[in-house]
Amino acid sequence: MSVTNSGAEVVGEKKRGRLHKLLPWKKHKAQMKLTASPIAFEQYDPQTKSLLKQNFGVLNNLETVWPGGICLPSTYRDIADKVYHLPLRPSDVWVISFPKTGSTWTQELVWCVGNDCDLAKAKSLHMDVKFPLLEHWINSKGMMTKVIKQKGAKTTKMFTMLRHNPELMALAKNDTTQIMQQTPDNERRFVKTHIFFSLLPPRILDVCKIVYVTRNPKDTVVSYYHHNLLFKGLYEFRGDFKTFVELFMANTLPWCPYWENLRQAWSRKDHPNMCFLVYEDMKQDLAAAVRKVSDFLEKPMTEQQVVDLCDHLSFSSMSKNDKVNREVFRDVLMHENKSEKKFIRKGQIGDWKNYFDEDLNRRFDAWIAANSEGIDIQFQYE
Ligand code: PPS
Repeated sequence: MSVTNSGAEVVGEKKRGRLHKLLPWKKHKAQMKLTASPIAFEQYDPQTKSLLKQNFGVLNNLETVWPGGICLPSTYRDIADKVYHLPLRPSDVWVISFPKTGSTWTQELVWCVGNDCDLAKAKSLHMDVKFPLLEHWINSKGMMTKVIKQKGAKTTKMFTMLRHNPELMALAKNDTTQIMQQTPDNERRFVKTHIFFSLLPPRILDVCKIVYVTRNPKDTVVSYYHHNLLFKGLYEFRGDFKTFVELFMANTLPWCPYWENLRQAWSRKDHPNMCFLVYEDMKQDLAAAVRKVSDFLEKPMTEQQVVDLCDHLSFSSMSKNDKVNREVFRDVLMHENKSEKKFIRKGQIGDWKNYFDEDLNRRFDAWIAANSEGIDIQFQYE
């Protein structure tokens, strides 16, 4: 096992030369300063690495990041400290979730409520611009930055796409913490993340408003499987569904473990700055979720605004909305155009039944029972 501390890795690089010249006690003091953040990285064991290699076209060097034990590409090292020490503002609004649990749906809801239901403005701004992913860098460094820097980059599809969508260029070049810090003080910042609370700024809940969303793990893993089939250049899953579920249950896939993400949020659910949503509840009564967020953000809405916003947030409307459905990335990031292969794909409760056989379902149920103790959510599965 090799565990390295991010403070030492990232901040210490420049100072390493100087350390040799310090007396022992001074050296200790300097090291204390360098290791101010508690974040540490652990390499995957060789068997897991080889299993992933067999099943993914692009590995992105996954590692486990502590505290919390989230699996992330090693590019997270570049931003781990910046995230942990991110200067917060009381007006900040975060959407936190495990991937594929309805994050984008919740983001659009939260952004619209937070912006006085200005639906015209919502439709004019790309989601990644109005509500960026905090850890976007971990993917963009490996992909967009590489493409932008390569020889003849200007003739690539990626460059053409960015030329047509110049607002996405900043995102392709910078990490989100930089972009957030450049946001004028009088502008409310909206940010999404799948990173665990234990790696976020410790005072986040005291300072910012957080909307957390979760979804039953069976539909989540099906949606995540499709996500990994859809996108090029990230992980490129090549195995079958059963193998994907095994890797999910073994907590080896990016942003896993699902339960630790949920557990950390669940333990904070009663904090006044936390609003806890469940995907299946949103499916059943979207207007109730809208009202809950409106109360939470102290943004009163008329009944007509609730109706209009629910219409804007409906599956059919969101799947046609180019600012949220990621079709802008179709030519550059997505595999061939098959009907199932869409970011906003089915949006159903119970799609898992089309994928799980009896044996897998039994094992998955056992995995749920073994991991969900203390998390008092009765998920709907159909
Ligand atoms: S991501 O990649 O983590 O940001 O994905 P995320 O947005 O969390 O989840 C994607 C799934 O949410 C579904 N979705 C919706 N369901 C119902 N109504 C609306 N409006 C809606 N918008 C997005 C989306 O279709 C993904 O689920 P699946 O099951 O794959 O269809």
